[in-house]
Amino acid sequence: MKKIVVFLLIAHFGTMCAQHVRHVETINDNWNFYKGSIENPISKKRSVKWEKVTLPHSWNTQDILDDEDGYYRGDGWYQKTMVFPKIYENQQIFLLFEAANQVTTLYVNGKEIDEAHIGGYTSFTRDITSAVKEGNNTIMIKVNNAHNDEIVPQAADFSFYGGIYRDLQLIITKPVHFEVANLGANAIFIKTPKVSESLAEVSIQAKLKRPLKGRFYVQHTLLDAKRSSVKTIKTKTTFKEDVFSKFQIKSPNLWSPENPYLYTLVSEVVDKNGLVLDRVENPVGFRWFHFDAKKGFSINGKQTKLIGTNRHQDFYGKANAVSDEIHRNDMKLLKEMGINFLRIAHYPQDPAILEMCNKYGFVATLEIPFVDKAAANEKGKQNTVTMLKEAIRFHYNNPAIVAWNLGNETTMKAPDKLGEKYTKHFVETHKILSETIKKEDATRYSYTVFFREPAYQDKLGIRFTDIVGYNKYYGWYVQELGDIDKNLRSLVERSLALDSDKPFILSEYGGGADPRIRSYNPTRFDFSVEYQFLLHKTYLKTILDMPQIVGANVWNFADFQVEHRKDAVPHINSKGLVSSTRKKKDAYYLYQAILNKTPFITIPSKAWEKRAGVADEINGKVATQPITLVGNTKDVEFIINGVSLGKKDFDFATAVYNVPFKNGINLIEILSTQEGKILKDFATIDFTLQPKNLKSKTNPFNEIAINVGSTCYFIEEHNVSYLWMPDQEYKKGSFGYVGGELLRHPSKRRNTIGTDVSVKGTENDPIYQTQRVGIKQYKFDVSKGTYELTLLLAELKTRDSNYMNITVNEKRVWSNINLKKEYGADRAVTKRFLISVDDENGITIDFEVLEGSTRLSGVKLRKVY
Ligand code: GCB
Ligand code: CA
Repeated sequence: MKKIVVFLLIAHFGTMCAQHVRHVETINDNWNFYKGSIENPISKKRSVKWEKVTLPHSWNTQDILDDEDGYYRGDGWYQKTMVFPKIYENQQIFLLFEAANQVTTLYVNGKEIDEAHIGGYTSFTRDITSAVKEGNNTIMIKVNNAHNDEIVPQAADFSFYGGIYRDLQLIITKPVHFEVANLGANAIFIKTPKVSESLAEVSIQAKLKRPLKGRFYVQHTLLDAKRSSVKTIKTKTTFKEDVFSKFQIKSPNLWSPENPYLYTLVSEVVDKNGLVLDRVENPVGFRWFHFDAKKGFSINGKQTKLIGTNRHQDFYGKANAVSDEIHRNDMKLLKEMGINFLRIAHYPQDPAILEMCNKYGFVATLEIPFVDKAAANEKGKQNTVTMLKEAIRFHYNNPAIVAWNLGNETTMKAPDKLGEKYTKHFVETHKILSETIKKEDATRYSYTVFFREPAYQDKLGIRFTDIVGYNKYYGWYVQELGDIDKNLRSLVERSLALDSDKPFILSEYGGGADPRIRSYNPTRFDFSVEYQFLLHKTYLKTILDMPQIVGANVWNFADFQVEHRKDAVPHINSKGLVSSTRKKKDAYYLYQAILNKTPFITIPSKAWEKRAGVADEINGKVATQPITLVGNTKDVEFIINGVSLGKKDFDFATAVYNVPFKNGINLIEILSTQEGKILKDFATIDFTLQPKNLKSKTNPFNEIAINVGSTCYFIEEHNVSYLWMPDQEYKKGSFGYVGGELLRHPSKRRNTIGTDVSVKGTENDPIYQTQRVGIKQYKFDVSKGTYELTLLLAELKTRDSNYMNITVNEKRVWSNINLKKEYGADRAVTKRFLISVDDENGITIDFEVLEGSTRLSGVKLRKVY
């Protein structure tokens, strides 16, 4: 009987809410879009060629990826006719933009609503009540993503995609309602000034719009995770003032990374008869936390090492117009990887991200896009402050957030080189932003992320915030793997020497990996998946060992698109642990093994399905190559093609086996037993065994492709995983180069293999980016027959003029080649020749220099007859 009564009460509560609370719906569909300027948005005479689009939408999905420099940065117009649903008498109508990049002007029936909104990453609302009429209404929205001296970011390593790239919502309320169209688009501010295991205090500020007449109350109900009411408090409202309420609860369930327990605060406006007029919900998490420069971070009294990643809102081919499903899937992948810390970089992100931080227990920092450089003028400063306020107010109630970050690498454009006026403004901006954080939210830490020497920031006087973060790319942009530990230790020491009480976060570290590039001799900046794996392993060891690194964020969770980048995959920053379409790279699994406590083993390189290698011996039947396993169990057993290679203990979650691959399909099975449970993983590898002696009778030569000038394998993504092997020096009986040297990155600091050019006319940039310069010969000791020989050439970033002749077996096949003159600079050139070998001397390709130097990027040889 009792149960039924409760049920009826709930049912009644539910219908009351449905009838009387605010109406919210997305209005993403069926927009007309025009990329370009429209002179007079009100004019009826306009003949605009509209295109139909659905939000989230960006107009830069394609032009950031093509071979042409630059992308469209200007006006884009959205237009739609709307009949607003009639829901209440005297209804108030609002549009909530979760974000549009970066200046947004809204017109309703030709009337401009408020001022344009400035900033591409914060949410905002507009009250359109007075502009709306019965029947059809024309909504026009102008969005502009052109560079603007008054708006940050001024520069950054990401693309400034234009468009309404998040959800657009229609909100309808009654005349009495919680504020909607205020700065930050939020009316409820929940604080938990005291939290312990036995008690939690809640204090709430509610912002209300109410008519002059009538008596109204704000009623807050705290629901536990099962939606049972824990506490209700009702406070009478007054005119013009915010409504403050306070209550306590006993024995709160605490929120933590291990147990992200969430309550819900239901806030309602009720009239004197108890009728609910408006209602909003917010998450509540009870936790107390503390950053200590020496001991690290603690939450609810428990010392907790914060480890996770950074994240951009970006997906291949979609620009930043990313669905909530993609956002949530990213967060799920991060949860499975085992993180407890997320740096939401470099700007506020979709509400879906914050929702999942709260639910998954990710301790989070959130920042504004003050990146690289200040908007160095009064307007620019004000805009930056407003942006910060909007961000803090909108995201205020997310228990996951522990710190607000005012900027990233703001000294990228060195202030001391931009003049005194700039520097003054720049320092002031830092100061006012850190003050704003404290004014807006005293319950959280203030935070700034730097990249230069601590002393540099100190000298400028911008180490204002409670916490400092450093982005450091030791082992990538500078220095070698072996120096990472030493470098990190001394960096932390230098930061703490300046301010011994400022906690240090390693806010970025990482290295690029193109999933198409693999290597058994990984080196810095080769973009191999293997180098990235080693780099992260090296960092993790030090990070876990140093309590003074209170938190660390990998740069980045996923590869993201940067229009101007010219790495192995042009336009992509490939430092992700997953690709730009979310395929896991090997390093992802290393984190999973170390961070996620669920027993786990895997073959991280199992996605590399097509492999090749030269047989160990003449007429040999196998080629031995290493495979790294990861896992968090004690040990693992490796079986290939039914034969066990024995057990090995995991050392720092990794175990390496030397694996004999036979020609054709190889089956790999690994197993481990943990607490009586058997864990397994499998891989199927299609292996091409190249003969050690190209004239082998038992394993006749068929075809080989060599990535000349590289120590890496390369797998063509859009060409049936066609595999290129690393280059080798010529050995009698085999193949290889004679003479020349590796093309190296022209910058002395890097001196890495290959060069950073977006090569025109190919998707396989890494083959062309790596070359042998000054090469004399390339040789294949093959037997008699007819062969198809393919040469891959490109002239990249060269200043001098280069002429060469190419001769095959003493027959000139290509004369007086000047690639730049004939094909243009930075262009891929591929030529195929048919060669008959009529004696036992195989194939010798001679490169004869006429002027400058010779060069070769790749070579392919295939036996036809
Ligand atoms: C950084 C920046 C980030 C870049 C990254 C990189 O320090 O904060 O925006 O993308 O380096 O990959 O170079
Ligand atoms: Ca090459």
